[in-house]
Amino acid sequence: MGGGLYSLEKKDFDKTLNLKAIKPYGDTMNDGKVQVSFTLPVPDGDEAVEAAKQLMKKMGLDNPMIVYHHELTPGFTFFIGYGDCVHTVDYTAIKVPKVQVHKMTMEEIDDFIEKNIGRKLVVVGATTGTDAHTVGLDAILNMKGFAGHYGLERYRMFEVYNMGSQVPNEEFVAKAIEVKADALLVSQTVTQKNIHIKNLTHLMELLEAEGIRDKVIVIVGGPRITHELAKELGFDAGFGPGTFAEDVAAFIAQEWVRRFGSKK
Ligand code: B12
Repeated sequence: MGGGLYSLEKKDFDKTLNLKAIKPYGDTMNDGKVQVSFTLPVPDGDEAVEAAKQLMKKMGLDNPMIVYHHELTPGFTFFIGYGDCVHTVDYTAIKVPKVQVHKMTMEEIDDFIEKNIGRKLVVVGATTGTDAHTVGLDAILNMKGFAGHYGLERYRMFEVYNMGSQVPNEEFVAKAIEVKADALLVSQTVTQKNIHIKNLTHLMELLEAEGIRDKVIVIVGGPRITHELAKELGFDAGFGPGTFAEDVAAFIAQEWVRRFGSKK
């Protein structure tokens, strides 16, 4: 969200807003009210509630209140609590790295590729390593797309290979070489024990070893992926929740022209 208009509206609404020290908003400015939910590995009871409240204090939540507690299964109690957050954040100092892309519709992207590249762009997508979550990748690639946004298969100027899930990095890279891919689309959902970092780093090493890193646009997406993380790992872009195919398609087309120049 941009700061400009937002801060103006808020200023009229409440003069005590300080964007250099924002706090959660409950029903009055700066009350810091938050709701948390968590499970503790103890049986339900007064001691469990007290433990939950002490933990909330340690999380920086004053006046902790447990409003719901329930033993889910013997020895594991679920809590919902309210408290007042004591911490603040300087909103004016926040800089979030974002994918640099000029937004376009499916038709505009197809026309852009036809005009500037003069051929279809070849895209290979996969959910790699042990990851079996295909829904996110399919949302971007499948003909029918996601939430009313057609996937890349629907585009006139993309040739799409969807390799599905649990694809070893070696097979993924071999396919990229076989079909002379312009872009590689990796999906990673499972982040347990940082498996996604290891897997994505391994992919980059393979691309370097095969000498094709500079020839392909490499993109990663998933619920825990940010553009910042993707760049750190050597990818060209990272896309998180709420991504639609046209965001990715526009990036691939524009990045291709940035990198290799317009052919017309
Ligand atoms: C469905 C599901 C499954 C299904 C998957 C079926 C399938 N064919 O995909 C099954 C049952 C197999 C499954 C299994 C597991 N799952 Co699961 N699963 C889910 C669930 C409920 C929904 C995920 C989903 O489909 N989201 C919808 C899509 C549209 O959203 P998305 O993936 O974020 O995609 C969007 C963006 O991220 C982005 N995007 C995604 N990929 C890409 C790729 C590119 C190139 C681009 C540009 C963009 C992009 O664009 C998409 C559209 O906007 C989530 C919980 C949840 N509610 O999110 C857990 C969840 C993802 N699963 C989880 C876990 C732990 C597992 C298991 C390990 C459980 C277990 N112990 O066995 C296994 C792992 C299996 C494996 N080897 O991978 C955890 C992951 C935690 C973590 N971060 O590590 C979650 C979050 C549940 C939880 N709260 O614990 N799961």
